[in-house]
Parts: sequence; structure tokens; C-alpha cells
Amino acid sequence: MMSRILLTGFEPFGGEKVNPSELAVKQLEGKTIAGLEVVAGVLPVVTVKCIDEAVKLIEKYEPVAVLNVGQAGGRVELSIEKVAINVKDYRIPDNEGNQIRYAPVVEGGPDAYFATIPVEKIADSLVEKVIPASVSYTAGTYCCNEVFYGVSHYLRNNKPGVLNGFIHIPFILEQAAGAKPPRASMPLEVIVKGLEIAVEVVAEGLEK
Ligand code: PCA
Repeated sequence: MMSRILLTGFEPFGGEKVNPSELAVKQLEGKTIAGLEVVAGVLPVVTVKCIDEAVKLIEKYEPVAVLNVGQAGGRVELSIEKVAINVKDYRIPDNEGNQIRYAPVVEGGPDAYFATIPVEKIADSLVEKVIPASVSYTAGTYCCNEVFYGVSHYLRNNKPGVLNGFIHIPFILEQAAGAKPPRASMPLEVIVKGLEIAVEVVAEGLEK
């Protein structure tokens, strides 16, 4: 059986009609990239449930790597996240109205986890292929960081060989055209291409 990589996006939140992370992972679902079969899922923007859904998908698909993707409105390039922190401090309520302040993701868990995908190599490969990208040292303290931390914690304790990481993506053009105040954006095709390159780099690292 072909090895799988799980890509996850999120449902829309914060009053947006779409979430580009959902659109992007759906475009890649079912493709084979560098010998990896892409499986995909969409996570709720709801505390705890977001991690539970991600873990469910991992147990269902048994992937060799997990790449969670989320929208980071305002960012101007693809952000390859280096670190997940054990903090939840929500800037806005989640999609079920939970407004969490100053709480850990996992009570008593380690302060932080580094991504186990080759973060720096992915950022460099993207730039080399003329896609704006950089390593980011904060995934925030909202649902995205929560999923990144929760998945890191789950894998470390249950499936230590499985790689994981998180990529934040900008708004797409449809979310930016006519917006006041103006918003940075990137075409969905470029984001999809960028994720494809990220998967290729992850796949290269898996080959021994
Ligand atoms: N972005 C949010 C959560 C869901 C998403 O797509 C975040 O950056 O935390």
C-alpha cells in the first residue's frame, strides 16, 4: 500500500465565507505527490474538537506524515511554523462561542514542540521556486496552534515515527478584493502549488 500524507484545513471562522486552507487541501486530496497519497480532512474551529477530529483522521488513515494548514489573515507569505506552544489565548471566540484566555492546550504538557517536518528546507525550497515563504516562530494562540500542539503531543506519545508540521497561509484574492481596510492576499493556485512543494520536500526526507 502506498504511504499516505494527511493534509488538514479548517472550516471558515471569524465571519469569513471561506477558509482557503479548506479549499487548498481539497484540491490536493486524492493526488499522489512524490510517492505519497494525499488524504485530507477539514477541522472545526472549535477548541478541543479540533484536536479530536485531527486525531480521528490520523487513526483512520495511518499517515506517515501530517501537515495541518490554516488561514492566517494578514500574513503576506506562506508561514512554515517551527513551534507549537502549550498556550490557548483566543483573540476571538471559536465557532461555538468559546473565548478561552490564558489556558494550556494540555494540562501539564511540555511547554512546546518543534515541527518534525523539515521546516527550513521547505521554506528554502519554496523561495527557490519563487513562492513567497518563510519560517515562522509563532503559530499564534488560537485553534491553529492548538491543533499543531495537540497533534504534536498525540504523535509524540502514540505514533513517534509520524512527522508533523503546520503551514499558515494568507487570505486568497476573493477575501481581499474590495476589502476595507485592504488585505494582503495570495492566489489559491499559488498556495496549492506551495503545499505541493512542501509535500515533495517531506517525501524526500522520508526516503532512506
Ligand atoms: N486559522 C486560525 C484557526 C483556523 C484557521 O484557519 C488560526 O490561525 O488559529
